[in-house]
Amino acid sequence: MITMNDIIREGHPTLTMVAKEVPIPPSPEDQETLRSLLEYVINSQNPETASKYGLRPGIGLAAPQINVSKRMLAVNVTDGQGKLYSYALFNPKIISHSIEKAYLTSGEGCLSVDRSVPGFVPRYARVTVRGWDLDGNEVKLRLKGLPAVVFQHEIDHLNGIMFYDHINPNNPFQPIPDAIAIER
Ligand code: K3U
Ligand code: NI
Repeated sequence: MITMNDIIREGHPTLTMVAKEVPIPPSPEDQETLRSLLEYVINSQNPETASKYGLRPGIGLAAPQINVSKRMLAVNVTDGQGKLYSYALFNPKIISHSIEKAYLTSGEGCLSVDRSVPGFVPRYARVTVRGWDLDGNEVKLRLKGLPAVVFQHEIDHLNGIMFYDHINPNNPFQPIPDAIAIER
């Protein structure tokens, strides 16, 4: 199982690289890596398991964060209505997005960043993501709210982009015009 010792931190070159596409159907090794990413996010949200293994809670995790430069990610997050979005995807891609933006009023965090980086992170309010699940079946997801933000954060990791790369360095809390404010 993945623990915090497996998660690389900012400054590691893998976090700046564009990750490689995963061949579909996936190999058993790639399936095992993706399964372990989803296991981490689920385990990390269980207070007993998180405390036992010293896991920092996370709602998403991408393969480059465990120093595997391949296009895979896992998300386990509940939206504002209490609906669970639990997905492990190979080769996820945003195939369409809204013009409208959104941001988390509390900003974003990252398991690869051991500090608080305050500021608004502009994201698309709605995205459609296509990818392939653990069995190699095609999946298409229409997302908004927090799940949309988390997928964009994780897909950024596949492209070597960190959440703070999107924060205005001169004014981190500069209002984002016409954007939806997401409270959580
Ligand atoms: O935001 C976090 C959280 C954890 C438990 C409950 C509620 C929220 C922790 S930071 C996090 O989950 C990152 C994980 C990362 F970096 F590995 F991808 C994902 C994320 C956080 C905030 C916004 C978007 C994505
Ligand atoms: Ni992150």
